[in-house]
Amino acid sequence: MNADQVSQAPAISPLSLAERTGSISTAEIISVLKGDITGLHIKQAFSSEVAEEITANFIRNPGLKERKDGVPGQYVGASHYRNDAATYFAQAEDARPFVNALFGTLVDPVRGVFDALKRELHNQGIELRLARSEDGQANVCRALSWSGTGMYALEPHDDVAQVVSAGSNYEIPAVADNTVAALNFYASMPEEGGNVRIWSHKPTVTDRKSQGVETTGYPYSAAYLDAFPCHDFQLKAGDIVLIDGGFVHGVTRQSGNGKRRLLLNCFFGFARPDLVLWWT
Ligand SMILES: O=C(O)CCC(=O)C(=O)O
Ligand SMILES: [Fe+2]
Repeated sequence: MNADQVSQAPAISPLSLAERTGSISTAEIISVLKGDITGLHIKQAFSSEVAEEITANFIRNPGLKERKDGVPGQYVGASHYRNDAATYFAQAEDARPFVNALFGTLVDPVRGVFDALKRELHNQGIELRLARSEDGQANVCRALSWSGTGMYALEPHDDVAQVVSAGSNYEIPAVADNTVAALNFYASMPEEGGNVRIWSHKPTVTDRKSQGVETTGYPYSAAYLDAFPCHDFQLKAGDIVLIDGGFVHGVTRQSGNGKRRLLLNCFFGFARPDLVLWWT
């Protein structure tokens, strides 16, 4: 048998998980960026007052929209997913006042993390900034509320395929060679479900091609994922989760009466040894 005939079974990649209560630190964030931690769950990381303010301002936000890109959900802000750079940056500029309005007069906790990380990386000779183009620049976060009705509120996916295939005029494809970190702040959670499930699998380009998700990373089938162990993060409003978005992850079905699941989300990673980019 020659090398071409050796079948490449999708690999199990071990998860390195951490969980604690309190405030997120720049050292922890950098551990995820460097690939030392795959998933970090910080409980009670921001106040319920801020969480409730964000939730109220999402529901009544004049910039609230229904997603029309095949991923069921509502959002405030902009997503680079399946958008060329001109469209994404124009949408980010248009949405900025609505994203800012999510916080009312309270201090934006995502910007707090951005500013702290920027300071720490600067001390290490590394620049952190928002991704940009001639059409504008990314926002610090977007707000998302999933409405999938099957087994998952958000189907299993990876966040890297969309970065690899973002296309010309984007700065972010270079980040796909390194860890694409996904940072989530949970503003509201249903009584039951809505867990983040992460599988012990970091798909390669070949794996994505075999599943027909080469450019989207979405969705991976339950049958494909059966071969891999997984872990559920059980979340409450006020929690933060930071993961290596290259690992397949999804959101379990939500139930309970009434409370919607709402998060603030953003992505970041090294584009060069001296530059970390941040986008949504
Ligand atoms: O809703 C979540 O907890 C995860 C969101 C996510 O994976 C994404 O926006 O790519
Ligand atoms: Fe994701």
